[in-house]
Amino acid sequence: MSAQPLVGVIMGSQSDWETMIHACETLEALGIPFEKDVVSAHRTPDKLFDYADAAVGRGLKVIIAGAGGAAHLPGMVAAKTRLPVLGVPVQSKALSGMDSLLSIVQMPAGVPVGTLAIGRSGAINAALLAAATLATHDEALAERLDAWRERQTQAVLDKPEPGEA
Ligand code: RP5
Repeated sequence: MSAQPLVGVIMGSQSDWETMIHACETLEALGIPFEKDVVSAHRTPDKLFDYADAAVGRGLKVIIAGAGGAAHLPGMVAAKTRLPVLGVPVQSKALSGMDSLLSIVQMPAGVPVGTLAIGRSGAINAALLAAATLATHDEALAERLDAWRERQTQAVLDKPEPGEA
């Protein structure tokens, strides 16, 4: 997308892409301009600080941050920017994402991270929450979000028989 990105999708590792692609696909489906980048809290801490410091000035409105294991990325980004930060716990191999979830969700009072579900559901819902936030000031996006939700509802109603492909 060439328009000014409104959502920054960042992830701690290339290995998080198979989860975070679902956030990007959802933003794309809703016509929301976004950017994506690998920013590691542990391996590239200076890049993380630079990214968070510049986010408001570059016109971003929401940041979606996915990370796994000792998942400090969402919390550290939230510590450095006033933008809303949505955290996606990536499903880790060792602990199935419980480590990621607990690392992200228990922020101390004063530095919030909106924590989503582990894995694909969390990535999709982070994008939908970003969309809902932006839609409060964007009528055209609000209509696209309503239409997306309506298509989802209709898809379920169209196949009421369990097991139907
Ligand atoms: C975290 O460590 C990343 O978010 C990733 O989920 C996890 C493992 O990273 P890799 O070792 O696969 O690069 O920082």
